[in-house]
Amino acid sequence: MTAVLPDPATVTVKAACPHDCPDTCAMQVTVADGVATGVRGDPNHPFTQGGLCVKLNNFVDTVYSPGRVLYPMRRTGPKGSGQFERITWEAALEEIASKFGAIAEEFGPEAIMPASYLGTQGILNGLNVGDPFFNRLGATIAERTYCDSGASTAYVMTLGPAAGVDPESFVHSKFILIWACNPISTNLHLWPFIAEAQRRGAKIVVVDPLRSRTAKHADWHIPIRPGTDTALALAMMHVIIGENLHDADYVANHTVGFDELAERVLEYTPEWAAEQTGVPADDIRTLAREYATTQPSMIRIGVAIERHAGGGQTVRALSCLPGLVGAWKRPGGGILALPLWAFPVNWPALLGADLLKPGTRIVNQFLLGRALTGELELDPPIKALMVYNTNPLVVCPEQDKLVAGLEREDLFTVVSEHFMTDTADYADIVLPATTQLEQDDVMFSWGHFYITFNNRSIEPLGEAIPNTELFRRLGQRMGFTEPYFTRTDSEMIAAAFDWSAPAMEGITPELLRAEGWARLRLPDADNYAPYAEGGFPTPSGKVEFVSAAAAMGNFVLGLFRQGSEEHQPGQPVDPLPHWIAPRESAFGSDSGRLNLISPKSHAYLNSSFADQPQQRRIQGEPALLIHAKDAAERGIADGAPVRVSNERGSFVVVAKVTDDTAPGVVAAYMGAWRKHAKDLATVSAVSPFAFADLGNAPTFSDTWVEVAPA
Ligand SMILES: Nc1nc2c(c(=O)[nH]1)N[C@H]1C(S)=C(S)[C@@H](COP(=O)(O)OP(=O)(O)OC[C@H]3O[C@@H](n4cnc5c(=O)[nH]c(N)nc54)[C@H](O)[C@@H]3O)O[C@H]1N2
Ligand SMILES: Nc1nc2c(c(=O)[nH]1)N[C@H]1C(S)=C(S)[C@@H](COP(=O)(O)OP(=O)(O)OC[C@H]3O[C@@H](n4cnc5c(=O)[nH]c(N)nc54)[C@H](O)[C@@H]3O)O[C@H]1N2
Ligand SMILES: [Mo]
Repeated sequence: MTAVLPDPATVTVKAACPHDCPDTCAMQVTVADGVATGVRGDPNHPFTQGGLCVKLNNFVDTVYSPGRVLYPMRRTGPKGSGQFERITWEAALEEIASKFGAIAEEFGPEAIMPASYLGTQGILNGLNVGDPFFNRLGATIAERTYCDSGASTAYVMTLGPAAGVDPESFVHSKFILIWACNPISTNLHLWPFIAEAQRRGAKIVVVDPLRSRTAKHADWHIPIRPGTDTALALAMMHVIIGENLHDADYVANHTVGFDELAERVLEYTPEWAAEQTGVPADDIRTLAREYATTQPSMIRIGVAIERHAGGGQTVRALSCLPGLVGAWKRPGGGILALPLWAFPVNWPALLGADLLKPGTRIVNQFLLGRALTGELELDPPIKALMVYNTNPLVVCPEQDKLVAGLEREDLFTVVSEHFMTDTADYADIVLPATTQLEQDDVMFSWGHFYITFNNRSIEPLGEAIPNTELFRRLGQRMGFTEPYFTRTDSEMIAAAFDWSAPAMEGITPELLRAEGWARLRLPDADNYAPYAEGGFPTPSGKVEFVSAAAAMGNFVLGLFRQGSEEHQPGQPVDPLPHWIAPRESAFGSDSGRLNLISPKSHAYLNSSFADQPQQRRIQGEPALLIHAKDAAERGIADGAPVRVSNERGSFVVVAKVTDDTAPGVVAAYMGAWRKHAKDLATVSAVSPFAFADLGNAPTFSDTWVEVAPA
């Protein structure tokens, strides 16, 4: 027998998971003879801790999947048929440039609209990669409030753009309140820190209509009616202040508006909140007392918290709680929302802010269906759509309208993709994009304090190109001469951060490339309590129970909408947290309807991976979770197909009869593809486009439906 020797051609490349997820894992890619053979989490990374997740473990299969789009293609069949022929890059660029040029000429450039998001979260290839191009063109600005825009507005109104707590400090928490968040599926690498706190005696409480994977590991699961969380948070404040459980010192020194808040929450009694939420009044009292008196206490909010009519006010109320009880005083206390504020990303340089023409029209991507069908009256109408880093047909509401819009023969649609998604099927031109293994990038995080570098590990497959290169080619083809359209990826990396910021001390592109990651220069988690002595980045420098920023009205942060400063609406918002009832609540109505929520799939990342065989096996067939009582009343058997419908549309999935959801609430995980569905529709067919109160957030958890055997 010959000894197995390490293959000298095998190398390990330091990379980063590209996905829109709080974990942003430091990844190591093994490459043999130019072929990627495996990925694993970096064992030395304090947050990744050597593990990836069920979505990424077989990432090389995804990269080398037979479904990859590898060449530019032109549509040959009817829109939506998915029939295409291969063309050259030259032909594709020529067609796009001439169509964009002609449309801009005839209708004005606002007739062209981009649609994009965080298909990759890389600073180079992600959120802003196309912005300089579309700004220079003068295209409609796409407002991208897919995720956390409402929560962020509310958080900033209360705490300012504060980095907040270090997730690693959760080990020091004595009471962890996980609210509308399912970390075991959606923030897996936070879980060990929570589990460690639990081992050390912390109580873990989950507030969620669904007994999620996370709720099953909690010490206490509080099933709440969807969209009623503000009532619970306000009643907690009622109890805390009424029973004198607040931290009088912290409140006096580091908050503003306590007297007004105290008066405001008088009306929000536990009995009143019990009516709204379905949570018994005594449980509300117990929760309030334990939260206030078990210090340091921590709140982890998920993005799902914002998805109802009053989602902004929910986050306003929740952001007030840690200040009220003085939780900020110790490591392990506070509220964790998006620590991305800690990263000195140089956004203006990335998005070409100087190219943006003031007054350019804005269209929110959740209204894409309406915008394309003309139901949203636009002058000029949208004549060209360019989609990259998003799969709107699966993730946007009013799916039927979007299909109708994308079917328009007079709409010119370009889609840059890895795979033939539902959206790509409707393209006139499909362009091949590289995956993370085929490109360089550098990552911020919205779930920890590390910058992660992604070194390219393999050559691009086929004729795929990074998004950066796509917009260089398009810009040059359109005759744009600004440096944005010639700068290299290395130059973009050099522009990506304010490298002289204190948090970046000693961190350089070279260091990142070599080490793979670096922690921002902040105190270590064991000593990280940045607001122990106040110092919030609000106008007052304090926690603002009465928010000064509310006077600005309902604003959308620049992260979600470029040129936000130009376009803020004026109507002031009530500066104190307050109750806004859900719009579509079946509770207490005789509608016969049920409340639908559409959380994240465990095995998919939004709609990514939902075409991969292994992930589909793990996720199982798309289903509707329904309580036995609701199922029996409708003659629905476990495993039988059901039609879920409302005035917006319908979809068919199998029923999963369970007591993981309470009577009155049904759940269908989002992400599965329309073309794999029983009836060419997914949960997005019934989702409303209506916004929440703040930040133009979606209201996916504020949706009622009829459910019947199909
Ligand atoms: N596996 C996996 N991980 C992901 C993603 C994915 O698609 N799959 N997506 C990534 C992205 S983009 C994001 S934004 C994050 C999101 O991460 P999370 O915020 O955790 O996302 P969700 O799973 O949508 O919702 C979390 C929980 O909130 C509950 N919920 C829904 N509505 C309400 C409500 O009104 N009140 C309360 N109290 N609870 C409610 C749901 O039942 C669910 O269990 O996850 C990221 N990570
Ligand atoms: N009902 C319901 N709807 C929701 C949600 C929900 O919980 N319920 N969640 C909302 C939230 S929080 C979010 S963040 C959005 C997510 O929605 P999206 O941001 O649209 O996420 P994905 O569905 O993963 O689509 C990303 C697409 O980008 C492609 N892509 C990845 N990398 C690249 C690249 O480098 N170049 C190019 N050109 N393409 C690339 C992927 O192949 C994929 O098809 O969905 C929102 N919609
Ligand atoms: Mo998201």
